[in-house]
Amino acid sequence: MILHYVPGSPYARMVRIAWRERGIAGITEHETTLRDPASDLLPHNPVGRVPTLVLADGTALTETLLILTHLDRLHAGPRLIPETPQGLAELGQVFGLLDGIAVWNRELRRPVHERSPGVIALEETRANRTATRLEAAPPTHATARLALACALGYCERRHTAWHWRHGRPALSAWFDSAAAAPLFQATLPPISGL
Ligand SMILES: N[C@@H](CCC(=O)N[C@@H](CS)C(=O)NCC(=O)O)C(=O)O
Repeated sequence: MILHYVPGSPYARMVRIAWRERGIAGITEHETTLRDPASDLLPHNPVGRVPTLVLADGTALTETLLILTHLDRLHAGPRLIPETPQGLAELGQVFGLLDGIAVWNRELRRPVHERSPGVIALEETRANRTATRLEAAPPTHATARLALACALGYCERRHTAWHWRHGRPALSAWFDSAAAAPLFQATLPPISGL
């Protein structure tokens, strides 16, 4: 199996950490390019997003949660996909946070005159509302915690427009502790300047 990724992607980072943590054999990683008509990802996955996991028979899995679902067939450890409503709720909340941040970040990457202040305001409000909930109640499921660490890790280095730490000492301390893990340190995204 080949896991296509880019180092800046928080979604791909989750999968990169998850397969290592579960000790799944037979995965190699390939750094690809995005938004590039010559990307070597496109012949496998016309959607052109990472993470993409290409199986031995050529089947290309796209979407982080679907890849984690498949990885759960390959190990005997704790399930990556939560088995309780509480766990699913936690994971969904963090993905909602990250999806909103991705929309916000994409907006900031446009030329200034093409940005939508309305979209930026909506996503900033969504992110703050969700982070304030997480400050009071951090996730307990391991995959929701991994997803949150990757989401906040993205904000630390690639979406610094959001001052998520302000007024959130518990979430800040939680992240600092999660970020110290060796696999987290080994997959740090490059700083983007945004
Ligand atoms: N819903 C997808 C989101 C993945 C995603 O948006 N990945 C970004 C990198 S962080 C990507 O590949 N973007 C390429 C593009 O937008 O063309 C998932 O959960 O895997």
